[in-house]
Amino acid sequence: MEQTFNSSCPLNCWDCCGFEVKVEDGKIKSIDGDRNHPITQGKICSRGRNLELRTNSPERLVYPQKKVNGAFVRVSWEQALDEIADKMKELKEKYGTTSILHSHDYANSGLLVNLDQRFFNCYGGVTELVGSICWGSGIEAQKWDFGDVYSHHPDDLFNSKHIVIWGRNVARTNMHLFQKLQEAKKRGAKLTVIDPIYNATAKIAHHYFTIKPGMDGLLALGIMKVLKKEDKLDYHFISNYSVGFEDLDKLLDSVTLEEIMEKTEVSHETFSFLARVYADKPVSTFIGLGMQRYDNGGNTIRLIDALVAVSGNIGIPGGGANYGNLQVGQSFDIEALTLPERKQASRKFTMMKQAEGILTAQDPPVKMIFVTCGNPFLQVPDTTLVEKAFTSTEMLVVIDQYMTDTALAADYVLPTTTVFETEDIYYASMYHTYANYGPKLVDPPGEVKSDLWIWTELAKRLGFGEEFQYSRKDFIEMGLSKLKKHEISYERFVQERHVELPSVKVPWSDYSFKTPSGKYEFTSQLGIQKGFDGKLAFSLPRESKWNNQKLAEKYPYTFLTIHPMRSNHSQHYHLVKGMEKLKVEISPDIAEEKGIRESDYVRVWNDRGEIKGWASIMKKAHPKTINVDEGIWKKYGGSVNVLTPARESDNGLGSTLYDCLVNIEKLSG
Ligand SMILES: Nc1nc2c(c(=O)[nH]1)N[C@H]1C(S)=C(S)[C@@H](COP(=O)(O)OP(=O)(O)OC[C@H]3O[C@@H](n4cnc5c(=O)[nH]c(N)nc54)[C@H](O)[C@@H]3O)O[C@H]1N2
Ligand SMILES: Nc1nc2c(c(=O)[nH]1)N[C@H]1C(S)=C(S)[C@@H](COP(=O)(O)OP(=O)(O)OC[C@H]3O[C@@H](n4cnc5c(=O)[nH]c(N)nc54)[C@H](O)[C@@H]3O)O[C@H]1N2
Ligand code: SF4
Ligand SMILES: [Mo]
Repeated sequence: MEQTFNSSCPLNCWDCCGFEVKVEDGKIKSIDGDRNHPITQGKICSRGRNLELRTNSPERLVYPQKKVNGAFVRVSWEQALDEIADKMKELKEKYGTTSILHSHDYANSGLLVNLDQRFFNCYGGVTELVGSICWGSGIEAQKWDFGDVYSHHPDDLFNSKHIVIWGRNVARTNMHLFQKLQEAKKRGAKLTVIDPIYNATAKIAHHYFTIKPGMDGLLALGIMKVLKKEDKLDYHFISNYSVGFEDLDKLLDSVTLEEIMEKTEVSHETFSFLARVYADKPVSTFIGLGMQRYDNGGNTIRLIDALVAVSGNIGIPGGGANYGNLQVGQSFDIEALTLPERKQASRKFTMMKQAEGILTAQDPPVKMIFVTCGNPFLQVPDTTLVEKAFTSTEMLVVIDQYMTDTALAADYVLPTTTVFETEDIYYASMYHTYANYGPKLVDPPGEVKSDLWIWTELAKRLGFGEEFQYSRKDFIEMGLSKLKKHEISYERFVQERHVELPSVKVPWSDYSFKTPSGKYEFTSQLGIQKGFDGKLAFSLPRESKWNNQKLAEKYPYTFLTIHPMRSNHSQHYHLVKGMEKLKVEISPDIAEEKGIRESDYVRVWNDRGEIKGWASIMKKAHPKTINVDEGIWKKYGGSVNVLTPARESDNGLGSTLYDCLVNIEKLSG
C-alpha cells in the first residue's frame, strides 16, 4: 500500500526544502515538494527528486569492503570495525590521536551528522579541518564587518525597491529565492544582476551587468566613489554606528574611477547607474559565493558590505547584505552533541590545504584518514596533490553511499544510509530559518548502517561506548535543548514537520553589532587581532594580468567551475542521463580567437593539470571566460579541480578555486 510522509531534503543547498515522499512496500516510490512548507511551498528541484534514485540505485554500496592486494573484497562489519579500531588504538599509542585526520564536507545537513565530532573528540581529538572551500572567505569577511553572518527573512525582499543579485546563480542554486524574485518584480521591485555569465537569473532581470571575474570589490569601490562625489553617503549611519570610515575614505581617494573601470572592465554608465540604485533605498543585496573564491575574496565581500553600509541599507526592511544565515545553526546546542571538552589534543589544517598538510605534517605525521560527507578526490582544489596525499597514509577509511572516486582509493569503504533510512532534523544556515523533520521511512538495503551506528560501534571498541548509549531521539533532544524556552521540542518537529527557529527578520535593526566595538567596522578589530591590518584594500585576483603578467600571457583565460544544474556537486552525475559528457563552456571571443566551434573536442590546461571535453559556446559571457561545471567524476573526464589552486584566500579561511588561469586548444572537430 502506498503511503505519503513528509521529510526533508538533506542536500547542501540554500533552500532546505520540505518533501512529500511516497513509500510503497518498504521502498521509496517518489519525492515531491511539501506544499505546506511555508518557504519551499511544494516546489523542489531535480536533485531533490532524484534522491529516490540515490536511495534505490543498484549501484549503492551495500556491505563493508576492504582492499586486499589492490582489489576490494567483502568483509563483515565485525572484521572491518575491529581492524579499524585496532589501528586507531595502535596509532594513539604510537603517535598520538592527531595522527588521524578527519576530512569531511557538508554533504548531509542533518543535525546528528555533528556526532562525528563527538566520536573524534572522545577518542582524544584528531587533526581537524577549518575554513571552508565553499564560503569561508565571505563568512570571515562578514564576521569582521558585522560580527556575525545574518540574512534578512526571505519575505523581507518584498520591502525592497531594488534587488541586486551579485554573483549568485539564483535560478540554478537557490530556486525559492528565484520564485520570490519573480513575485517581487510583480510587486514593482527592480532587479539587477551582476555576473560574468549571462545566466537564467540575468534573463529575468531589468538590468544585467557583466564584470571581469574577481573584480567585484573594485566595482563596489567605484560605486562608493560616485556616491561620495554626489554627496549621497549615509553620514548618519557612518558617524553613529560605524568605526574606521576614515580608512575607507582614504582608500576611495587613493584610486581613480578610470583605474577601476580599466580593471573591472565595467563602463562609466554602469557605475553611475549602480550608484543611483544604491542611493534609492531600500536595496537588498544578495551576495553569491562564486565571487569570494578568489585570492582577494574576503576583501571583495567586505567592499560590497561597505557599499551596502555607506548607502544606508543596513538594518532597514528591504535592505541588507544577504550572504549566509548563521543564526539558523546557532539555534542548536552543538556543543552538547560534540563534547569539545573531551578533546585532549588538537591540530588544524585548512580545508584548502588538507593535502599539503597531510604530506608535510610532522610530529605526528598523518597516518590514517577518515572521509565522511565529502568526496575530496573531486571537490578539493588541486586534486592531483589530494590523491597523492590521501594515498600516502597507512589507512584510508571512506564512509559513503557510493563507490566515489575517493572511495575507490580507500582501504576500507563502509556503506551508509540515505536521508530516508534514518531519523534526523535538517537545516541550512544559508537562507531561510525553518528546520525540517525527516523520519525514518524505509530500511536501508543490504548491510547498510548509519554513520551514527558506525561511530557507536567504534566507540564501544575504543572504550568510550557510554558516550553513544543514546537513541537518535535522545540525541535530537540534546541538540534542541537551547530551544526549550521557545517551546520548540522533538514532539513539535514530529507533529509539525517543519518548525521556524527563533531568528531576527531584519538583522542589525538596533544597530548593535557583534564586533568588538559594537559598531559596524570598516576597519576590523577582529582582523587586527588575527594579525591582519583589518583595513579594506584595493586588491586583485592573484592569477590576473595585473598581478602576474607572465602567467596571464601563458594562460589568458579565467577558469570558472560553477555548480552544476542537475547535480549537487558530484552526487548525481552517475545517476542522471546526459551528465557523463564534460562540457567546456567558452565565451564567444575565445571561440573566435581559437577557431573553436560548438561541440569541438578541446583541451584546457595550466601548470597544475589538464582536462578534455566538448566545447559549448556561451551566448553571452565576459570575454576570456571559460566554465566547466564542477563535480564531474574521473571516469567522465574530471576532476575539474586538477586545474584549480589550493591557495587560501586573503583572510585565510576561504578557497581560491576561481582565481585560476588556463589556456585552451582545439583537439578535433
Ligand atoms: N544546482 C545546484 N545548486 C546548488 C549546488 C549544486 O551543486 N548544484 N550547491 C549548493 C552549494 S554547496 C552552494 S555553496 C551554493 C552556491 O550558490 P551560488 O553562489 O549561486 O553558486 P556558485 O556556483 O557557487 O557561484 C557561481 C556564481 O557566481 C558567478 N561568479 C563567479 N565568479 C564571479 C565573480 O568574480 N563575480 C561575480 N559577480 N560573479 C561571479 C558565476 O558566474 C555564478 O553565477 O549552491 C547550492 N545550490
Ligand atoms: N572546482 C570547484 N570545486 C568545488 C566547488 C566549486 O564551485 N568549484 N564548490 C565547493 C563547494 S561550495 C562545496 S560545498 C564542496 C562540496 O564538496 P563535497 O561535499 O565533497 O561534494 P559532494 O559531491 O556533495 O560529496 C559528498 C559525498 O558525501 C556522500 N554523503 C552524502 N550523505 C552522506 C552521509 O550522510 N554520510 C556520509 N558519510 N557520506 C555522505 C555523498 O555520497 C558524496 O559522495 O565542493 C567544493 N568544490
Ligand atoms: S537540492 Fe535544494 S532546491 Fe533541490 S530539493 Fe534539495 S533543498 Fe530543494
Ligand atoms: Mo557549498
